[in-house]
Amino acid sequence: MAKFYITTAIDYVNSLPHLGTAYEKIAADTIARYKRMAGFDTHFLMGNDEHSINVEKAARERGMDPQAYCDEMAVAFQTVWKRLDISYDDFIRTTEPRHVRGVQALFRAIVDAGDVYKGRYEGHYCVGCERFYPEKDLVDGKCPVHETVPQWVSEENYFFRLSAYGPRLLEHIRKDPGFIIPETRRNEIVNVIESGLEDISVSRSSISWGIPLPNDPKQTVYVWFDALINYITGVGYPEPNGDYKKYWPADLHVIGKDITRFHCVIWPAMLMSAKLPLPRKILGHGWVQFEGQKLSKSLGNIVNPLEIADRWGADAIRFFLLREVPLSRDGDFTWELFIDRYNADLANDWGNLFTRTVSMIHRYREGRVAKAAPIAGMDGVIQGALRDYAAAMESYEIDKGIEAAWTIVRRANRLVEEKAPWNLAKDPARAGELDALLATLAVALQHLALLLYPVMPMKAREVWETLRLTPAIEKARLPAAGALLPSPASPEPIGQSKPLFPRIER
Ligand code: ME8
Repeated sequence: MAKFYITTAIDYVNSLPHLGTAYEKIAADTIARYKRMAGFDTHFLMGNDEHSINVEKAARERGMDPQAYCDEMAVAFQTVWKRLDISYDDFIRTTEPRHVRGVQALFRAIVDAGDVYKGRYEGHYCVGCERFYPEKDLVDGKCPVHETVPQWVSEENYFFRLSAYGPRLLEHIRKDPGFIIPETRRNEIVNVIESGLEDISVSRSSISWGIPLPNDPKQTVYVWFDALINYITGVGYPEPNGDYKKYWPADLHVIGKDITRFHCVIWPAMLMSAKLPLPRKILGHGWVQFEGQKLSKSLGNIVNPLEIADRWGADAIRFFLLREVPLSRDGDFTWELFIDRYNADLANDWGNLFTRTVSMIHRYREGRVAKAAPIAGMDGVIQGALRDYAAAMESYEIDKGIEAAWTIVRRANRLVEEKAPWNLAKDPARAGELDALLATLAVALQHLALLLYPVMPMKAREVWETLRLTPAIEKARLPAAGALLPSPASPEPIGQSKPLFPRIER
């Protein structure tokens, strides 16, 4: 069975997840669920990035030991991810022994390759970004991302010979342009490399909250050098067999656009140095904003995804983000937009199709779905939707995948209006037509549940179970190209109709 290994960024634990960090995990989860449905042996890794100055500071501010604080945050993060139905297979924390061991092994491999040397570093360090900034990249003396004055750091530490890898990186991207998507991110990275790479400092002598260097335990590994390695320690590196052999290289790293340089320049150079295979693809997604502004604690506009999930269900926020914010662009969350989309697409379109179909099957046919030939044209609509959906999902255009599914929703709702089942039901001579219509709507709902399962797992499962479909939806697979799922005809009564998405009254 073909494998698919997908990862997200591992989050700093100095604060809880917000709508932006949740968006990334929801998108990756949808891709992972889609890949499982497409028959891949899928491995989905997430985790927490714990060795950061900010994390240590957050712990001290609470009067806590950093490790105890990280332990608490690991529970808090995973509680949020479970609540949002994120189906990760493994969750790595950078303080775990399996990670520490792997970081030291990779560091040693890079030392052995002759790519690490000792030197004095002096520069501007932004703690928010956990990176050094050259003078020319500061804006009015401040970090361009955090708009704060960076620290001046001067210390003896170890450098990684990043400058040696520019030509090989460019060659790799030239040969495989799909290595970095979308294209805008690839162009940014090519510019960065072409304008010349400098060696980077990869250890800190003044920071003790980190992984000791194997060759000089008085120093700790620079937090980014440490964090990036999670993608291989998460599958067992340095153990060469087992999951590492099975899953590495990763098929997709899903990360935000602010950290593409780390993933598309430093990470592949580290792997090249250690003579390990590079990941197949890096997707640098855009930004979720709130009412046109950056989500930020100082602006006080951090939207808690759980607040939305608790009021309207995790699927509602999953759907909104994936429908409204394509992975290749920035997008906006506003309450107005959220409520409009929810009412129009979920309550009216899909929700209404479900409740009226199920209630008609009960009203007219005692809950049984007849084995009738579907109405002409609907098979073609569903086959077209399946094809467009798979093409979109394969290129990680989830919004277009949703759009493909919606062609079924729209066609099915139109069919109800056109065929007016309330009239068919009055005329016994037209019983066959009514059977065909109800069977067609059941087929539409069945396929919709499957296609929307990666996006809205909970509601799709509810539809699937109401129709008494087997096997369980998480075990269901996409039909082969040109084919449809087996008939949903049911000699036993199906479940009762209840609103999938109750309307939100303003
Ligand atoms: O950067 N919209 O962690 P992090 C979309 N620990 N994505 C957003 C976002 C927003 N408003 N805000 C943040 C780190 N993100 C490092 C990663 S990986 C080896 C180490 C994304 O907690 C961000 O781009 O600051 C990143 O991909 C992820 O959330 C975690 O951000």
